[in-house]
Amino acid sequence: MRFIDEAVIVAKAGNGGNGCISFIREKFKPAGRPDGGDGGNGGSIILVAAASVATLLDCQYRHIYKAAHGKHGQTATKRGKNAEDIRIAVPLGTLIYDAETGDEIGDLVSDGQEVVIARGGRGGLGNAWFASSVRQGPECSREPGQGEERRVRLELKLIADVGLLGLPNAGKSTFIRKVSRSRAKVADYAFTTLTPNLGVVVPKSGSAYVIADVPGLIEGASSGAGLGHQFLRHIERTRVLIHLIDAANVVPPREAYEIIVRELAAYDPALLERPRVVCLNKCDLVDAEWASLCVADLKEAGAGEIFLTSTENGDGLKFVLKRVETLLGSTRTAHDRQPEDVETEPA
Ligand SMILES: Nc1nc2c(ncn2[C@@H]2O[C@H](COP(=O)(O)OP(=O)(O)OP(=O)(O)O)[C@@H](O)[C@H]2O)c(=O)[nH]1
Ligand SMILES: [Mg+2]
Repeated sequence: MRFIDEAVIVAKAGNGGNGCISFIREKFKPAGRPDGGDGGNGGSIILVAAASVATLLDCQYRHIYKAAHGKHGQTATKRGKNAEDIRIAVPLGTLIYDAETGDEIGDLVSDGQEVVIARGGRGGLGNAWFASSVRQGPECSREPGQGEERRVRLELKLIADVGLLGLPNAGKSTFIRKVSRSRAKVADYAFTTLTPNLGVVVPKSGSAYVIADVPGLIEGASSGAGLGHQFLRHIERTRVLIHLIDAANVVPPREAYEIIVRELAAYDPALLERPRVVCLNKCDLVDAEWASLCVADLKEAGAGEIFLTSTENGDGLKFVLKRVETLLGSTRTAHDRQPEDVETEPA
């Protein structure tokens, strides 16, 4: 199974229609006025962010998009018809890059937002525009514009408020199932999760937020090992991270913690600044003595406050969510301040 979160498409906009060269034929007049109409504009290719679309799958199946040319201008200054634009719906969180240069063309984050990736050519001007007092019968028109052609690479970055981090099998999918209505698959083997799952948490008070469960990270994920690398970029967009550590795994909790921290640092050191909630999970499988040893060890490694949880039976999760909600509240000001939130200086 492959997670479709990248696609390359070729967008070919339509050319403008030709401007017309024609003259009014009037009885008893040797040469009539120029009356050639303009050509219509070629169709553009436009990407539109749509909340109803979840993946870039459609763009994988169909990767050439071609818009029609504008119609030619006609006599009697009749303008040629503009060609229809082609609109391609893509999920929220789609980043658009020029496939040749790698330049970022756009970032679609809100429903209905649009980016033109290949602009249609403008219609040519008819000869009616070129008449002047000295040039009464121009035999010229303006050449129509060519439609742009561009190869673009689309990349989907999920937009979630909270990201779940951990080695494979740490209990991330069990976590998201417990706290949201997500039906992420849970199983007792590594890499059960191959594609990210999103779940909405609706707290008793305060606003709902989205959690992303991504495939487990392993040593070397930042340079492409396992499934990690492509999913670290989903994590990049979250505001708070929950790091789950399996207390009963053969990998000691401190090592499990450090592996992930190293991968975050290697991928993007700024990720280490992101507020993180560390949970020692599967505490139902270990005794209190082991749990407190692990906590001491994790603290020594710099993990800060540690929550003891069991995603299986729900123990400790409400405290984790409470902490997450507090952090989301405090990061809002830093990350997505709305213009209306900005306080103005008193006059
Ligand atoms: N006893 C116990 N088992 C748990 C707990 N959380 C998860 N499990 C079990 O651990 C296994 C892995 O859980 P998942 O939720 O699939 O783990 P994951 O982190 O999503 O794993 P990947 O998707 O492979 O990265 C499953 O068999 C779960 O039932 C827990 O708190 N206690
Ligand atoms: Mg999973």
